[in-house]
Order: sequence, then structure tokens, then C-alpha cells
Amino acid sequence: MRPSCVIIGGGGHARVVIDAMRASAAATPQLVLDADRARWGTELCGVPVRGGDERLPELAREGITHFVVGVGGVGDNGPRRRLFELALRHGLLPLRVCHPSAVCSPWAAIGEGSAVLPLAVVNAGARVGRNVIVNSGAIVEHDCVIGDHVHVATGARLCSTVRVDAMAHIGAGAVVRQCLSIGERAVVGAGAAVIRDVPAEAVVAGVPANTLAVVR
Ligand code: JB3
Repeated sequence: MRPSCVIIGGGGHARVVIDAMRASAAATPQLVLDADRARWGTELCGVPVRGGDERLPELAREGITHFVVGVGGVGDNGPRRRLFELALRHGLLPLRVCHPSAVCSPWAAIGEGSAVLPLAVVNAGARVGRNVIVNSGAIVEHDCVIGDHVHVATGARLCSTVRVDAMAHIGAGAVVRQCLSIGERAVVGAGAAVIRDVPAEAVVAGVPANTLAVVR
């Protein structure tokens, strides 16, 4: 039997995750929790929105075993990390979701709670952490190492052996050249071409990418 899953957050990203969950038969999306009371009692892609995160403690008793973080976000992965840790504390298990159109090498490792979305590629030897989003059409080439809670946004390309540390954000359509490192919580702007290492907490953008700020 498929596990029953709660989706935490009920916006645009959650809808993409629900589609991937159904298409891959990874789990049954049973309910959505959302911070916005206006969404309670509505449906998201046919899944009922049944309240906010205060309902998490009851879910195990209702037979819900798994969760995914449905909140996406661009730039700041802090909320996604907080929700991941909250759901773990309530005894739920993180669900890994790989859309059937994504190409995930059997020689790649993809962490719990991570989502590999339509047409994404994760090639051999890559190691993807927990609660990572490899968004639609993104490419994680061979031997890349991606930390927990990272978001590789739509169509971004990490050439081989790139290291991306926890919580970093790689913007939509950005390209990161082979063998580079992107530090913890760094943000790479959409469309950037990264040709040198990016330190932790730096914000870079442009072609080639330059540092706009270092947030400490
Ligand atoms: O770039 C792409 C393809 N998608 C973006 C995605 C990765 O991130 C998208 O364009 C957005 O930038 C963003 O999508 P997301 O996170 O779904 O954003 P939004 O449509 O604003 O929905 C967020 C939902 O999460 C809202 O309904 C919020 O009320 C809810 N939310 C926020 N904080 C929360 C919390 N829900 C719960 N349960 N708990 C929270 O703490």
C-alpha cells in the first residue's frame, strides 16, 4: 500500500509536488496544511486543505506516515528547513518524490524529503541531500554534491563535480561551471554564469557572475 502523505504549504510549488507524487505513485497525497486560514476548507489539486501546522501532532494517529515540504521560495530556504525539522519532530517521515519524466541515475543518491521535478536530470555519482528541490528541467551533473535544503531552480545547470552547500539557492537558468563550490546559504541569481567559487552567504548575479553582497 502507498504511504499517506501530508503536504506542508499549499501554494504553487505544492501543486507541482502533488502532481509528481501522483505520477510516480510515491504516496497518496492525503491532506495539505497551510498557514493561510483563507485556504482552509478549500482543495489543492483535489487534496483537502485541512488547517495549519498545529495539526501536525494529530496526523500520526490518523495514519499519516510521511510528509513533504510544499513551500518553495526563492532565495531564502530557511522556512523550508524549519518546516522539515518541525515535521520530523512530530514523528513523520520525509518522502522522496521523483517525477517519472526526470532522469535519476541508479548511481546517484537522493536524500529523504527531496523532490526531483519534471524533466530534471541527476546523473551518476551525484549526491543530493535532504529536503532539496531539483526543480523542473534542472540538471545536476555527475559527481555533484548538494547539501540539505538547497533549491536548484527551474532549468539551472550544475556542471560536473560542483559542490553546493546547505541552504544555498541556484536561480532559474543559472549555469555553474565544473568543479566549483557554492557556499552555505549563498544565492546565485537567475541566469547567472558562475565561473569561480561563491563564498558562504554571498549573493552573485550576472554573466559572468559577480558578487552583489555578502549577508552575514
Ligand atoms: O520557481 C518556481 C517554479 N516555483 C516557485 C517555488 C519554488 O517557490 C514559485 O514561483 C514561488 O516562488 C514559490 O512557490 P510557493 O512556495 O508555493 O509560493 P506560494 O505560491 O506563495 O505558496 C506558499 C504557500 O505556503 C502559501 O499558501 C503560504 O500560506 C504557505 N506557507 C507559508 N509558510 C506555509 C508556511 N504553510 C505552512 N503549512 N506552514 C508555514 O510555515
